[in-house]
Amino acid sequence: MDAWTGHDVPNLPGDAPTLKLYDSARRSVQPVTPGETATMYVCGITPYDATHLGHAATMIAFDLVNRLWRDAGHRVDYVQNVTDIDDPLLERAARDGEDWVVLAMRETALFREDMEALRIIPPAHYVGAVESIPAIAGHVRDLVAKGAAYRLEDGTGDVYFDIAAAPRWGYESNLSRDEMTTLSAERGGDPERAGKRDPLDPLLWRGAREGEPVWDGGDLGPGRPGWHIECATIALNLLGDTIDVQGGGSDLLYPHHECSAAHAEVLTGAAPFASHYVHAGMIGLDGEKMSKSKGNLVFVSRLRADGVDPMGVRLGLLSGQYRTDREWTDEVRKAGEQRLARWREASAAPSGPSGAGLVAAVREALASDLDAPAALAVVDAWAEAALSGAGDDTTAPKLMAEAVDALLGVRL
Ligand code: 5CA
Ligand code: ZN
Repeated sequence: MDAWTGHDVPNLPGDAPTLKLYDSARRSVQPVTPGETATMYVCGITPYDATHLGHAATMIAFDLVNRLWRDAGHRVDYVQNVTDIDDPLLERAARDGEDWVVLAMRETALFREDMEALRIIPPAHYVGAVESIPAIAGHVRDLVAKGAAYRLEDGTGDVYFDIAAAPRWGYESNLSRDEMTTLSAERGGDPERAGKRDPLDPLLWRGAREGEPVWDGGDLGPGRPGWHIECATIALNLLGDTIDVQGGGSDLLYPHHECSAAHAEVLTGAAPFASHYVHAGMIGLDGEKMSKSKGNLVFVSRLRADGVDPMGVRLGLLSGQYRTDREWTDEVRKAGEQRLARWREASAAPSGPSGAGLVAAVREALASDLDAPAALAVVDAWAEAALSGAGDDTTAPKLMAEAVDALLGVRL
């Protein structure tokens, strides 16, 4: 499907430092070492409701990765999916008496608008689950042929992945079996289901059910794909057997990314599937994770309709480090808007402290596991100095605006 419209990103003078990111698998901050082309897969929305500030924060975090790679001279091959068929989408459509296809199209269209407003560089490939079904079914058949998947013998036609076939099972999330079982039950899995070889085995193909949409699965029979194989297939088909960064929110650490990696590694024999598994913290409201199922949401589109500058929203979300669980509050929003106004003022100053120094310091902060709060503090200090008449670099205000645009995605 189509992504959203991009924008020009200014080129900055000077050299970029090596990006270091926290890898959930190794549980440490490690340098990212892509080739000429850097590859990234980020788990996108399930489009049954509007984009909330949590989605926005996660997309902004990976947009920083994209920007830093570009700044370092890499070509970036970035893929993002849309889970445009899954249980929550069907449940919401049924609740509202709406066609699930129409619901998915509408919310995906709104997401695109929100991403564009927030100046997220679009992925090179924006891919829906539905359009990928023939490829997903092919991968499920391959897993069956390899003896890594099996059909339940209860007449449903449901096919499961055998986690015993994944030699590295558990390396991505580093969780105990008990923790995996709990999270599996909370996040779309079915550890209680009878007939599985292992309670943690994830669904690969759901056999046809009365009243549910179905697709031809060839030897699998009619049905629809499971969730983890969707992302494994889309990533493998567009980016190759291994990728530099697998990204998403921390709610995807287990089971989603563990299972996607296990599927991919059994299919290709190449491991690890991703050099870095990168997880953004959860944005909350009033002490709870913002989530569609809880309904405690602040929508990007609502803020836009209320006249809040999306660049202020972006600065509000960047005021916390991406891995930190944090709250969206009115204070965060106001601080973002105030900072935006101050930076705009400063970018119109006749001169300021060294522009090259500013660029280097912002790059350094962001290369250190995307320390956006440190980058914002660098720009704040430069802005206050420029506004108080300090510094005589007359090229600096323009360079400051370009650096903030290129590296932080904030257009002044
Ligand atoms: N379609 C799947 C991924 S394949 C999914 O998780 N969809 S989603 O709509 O629930 O979330 C979309 C992206 O936003 C995911 O990367 C998810 O981890 C992230 N996300 C969801 N809620 C939050 C939140 N409250 N804070 C930060 N990120 C979030
Ligand atoms: Zn995913």
